[in-house]
This record gives sequence, C-alpha cells and structure tokens, in this order.
Amino acid sequence: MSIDDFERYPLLFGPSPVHPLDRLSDHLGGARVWAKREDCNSGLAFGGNKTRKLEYLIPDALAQGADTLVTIGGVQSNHTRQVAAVAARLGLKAVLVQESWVDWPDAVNDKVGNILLSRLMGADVRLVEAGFGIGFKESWQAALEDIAAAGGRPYAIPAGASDHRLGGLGFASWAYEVQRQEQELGVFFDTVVVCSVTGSTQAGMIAGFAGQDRPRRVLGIDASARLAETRAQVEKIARATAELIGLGRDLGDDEITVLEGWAGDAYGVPVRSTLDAIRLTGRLEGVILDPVYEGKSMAGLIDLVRRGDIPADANVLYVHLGGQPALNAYSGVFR
Ligand code: 5PA
Repeated sequence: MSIDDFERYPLLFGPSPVHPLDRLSDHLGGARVWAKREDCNSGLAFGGNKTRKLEYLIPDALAQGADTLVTIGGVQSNHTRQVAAVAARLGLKAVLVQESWVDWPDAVNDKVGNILLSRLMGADVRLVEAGFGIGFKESWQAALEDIAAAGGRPYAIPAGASDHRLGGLGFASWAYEVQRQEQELGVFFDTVVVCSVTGSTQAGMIAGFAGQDRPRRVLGIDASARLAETRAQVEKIARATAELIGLGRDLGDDEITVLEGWAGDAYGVPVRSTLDAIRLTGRLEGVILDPVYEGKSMAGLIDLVRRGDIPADANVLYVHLGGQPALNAYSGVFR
C-alpha cells in the first residue's frame, strides 16, 4: 500500500498556498520562515486542517451508507465546524457534541465564531458540560447510540478526526504535496513547525515525510498543556499511519518531537506569548492567527528562531492550520 492507494474525496481547492514571511523573518533575524496555508485550503466554511483529513474519511462514510456525521469538540471547536461544512456539502446531517473544554468567561463564547457557523450550516449542535480531553468521550458515544436508536446511520468521527484508522492520511499526503511544491519553488524546508493537540496532523506529516529521501525536523508545538498525552497520541497515530501507507520500517523515537513551553496552563486559554505572536504576525504580515492553536505554535517558532535553536541557515515551514473564527470569542483580550 502507498498513500496513493487510498480514496480521496476532493474538498480542497487544490494544493494549499506556500509563501514566504519575509518581514517576520527579517524581524526575527535568523532562519527564513515560510507559511503553508491550510486556513485557506478550501471554500468550505474557512477550511482548516480537518477539511484535509476528512478527504480520507468521507469515502469510508459514504461506503458505509452513513447519513449523519457525528463528532465532538469544545464549544469553539474548528473541527466540528469543518465537519458541519462537509456534511452540508455532501447532503448529510451533522450532530456536533460541543463540550465545555475551555473555562472561558466571554459572554458570547457559545454564540459567535465557529459555533455560529455550524448552526447556520444546519448542524445539530448539542452543548454538553464536560472538560477537555482528547480521548474517548461518553457524550459522543451517547450521541452515536441516540442516532442509531432513532433509525439513523451515524458515522463516528473522533475529536480532531485523529484517533481514527484513516485520521493520519490527510497529512501524510500533505507531506508529498510539500515535496512537489518544494520542487516548483526550488527550496527545501528542513524544519516544519506545527501545532499539536489531538495529534493526527503532526502524526500524518511524520509518516509522510518518513518515506522521503531527505530527512527534516517536524517540530510539534503542544497547545493542550498536557504534553505527555499529546506526544503519546502523536506517536501512536504516526506509527499506525506509517504502517498503513506501507513505510516498511519502524519510526524512530527521534522522529517524534512535541515541544512544550507555549501552551500556558490550559488548553484554550491564551498567554502573553500567544497574544504577542498574534499581534506580531498580524502587524508584520497581515496574517491572522487564533488564540487557541496557531498563536501558540507561532509563539514557539518565534522563540526557537530567536534563540537560534532553529539555526539561522534553516528554511522553516510554519504550518497555518486555520482556526480564525474562534477569535470572535476572544475579543476581550485584544481591547
Ligand atoms: C487544531 C485542532 P491536531 O488536533 O490534529 O493536533 O491539530 C491541532 C490544531 N490548529 C491546530 C487548529 C486551528 C486546530 O483547529 N482542533 C481541534 C478542534 O476541535 O477544533 C481538534 C481539537
């Protein structure tokens, strides 16, 4: 098996754009930084990393005759919003279990941004009281049972489409897309910086790059504030995906790097470095980051480049995974 043997349902515009961040690179005074833009990869409700993963889950859902996509996330989940958009596009129903993952006091947290978009796309949004966790959730299981009991045909998509047999494929194929873009651009990205929470984004990349000739570093920046769990999940999905796409060797421990230091104390709560990174990237590049994920991974990149942990002669690919709609629930921190 190789990645090309898996069916892919087209949801993206095509390859996502890659471009240099020259003013940010000059400002940091070290490595050259580029961005690959999953935040504008699709016309479906602002896109993002899950839209790419779903290209590989949807053929499975359709083959099973599913009529309802069932998934889970926090109140401002980007993932659930992307599932709602994909369901709308395919004429399927979506049931979204939205848990109180973030203790966030904004009065409009459950009314604006992602959850607003999901509602207007016709999803059945179910608010549930339960804390953050990337593992198995009872509320999700209960929704699946509900739908089946009512005669529906649910298709189960776990948090972030990650802990799923096909969850790593989207970003394994992304790794080959990067390789083709490098050939066109005449550049090699020796370092990739990506935000990790439920893990299959980074895991897929690791599995995909592992099958290529030239080694590179994939640095995951943890945004869950639970490093051990995130790393374990990245490792598990990377190994399973590598096997699925026929890598033909075991991944080494040194191929799995998830760094801590920029998540703050809790998932979903921005800290000073997050807000600084969001402002800096906005002011220097006109590129918008969110306070839950990309602001944290950019804060990591900024420190690693400034400190020289990423050397000055490196070419860094910052992977922008989307997430901007959540900004609407965080207006208070930018006043
Ligand atoms: C998310 C995830 P992984 O979960 O694949 O590690 O990706 C992390 C990530 N950036 C990075 C953005 C913008 C994301 O939305 N979001 C989750 C969600 O419910 O939205 C799965 C947690």
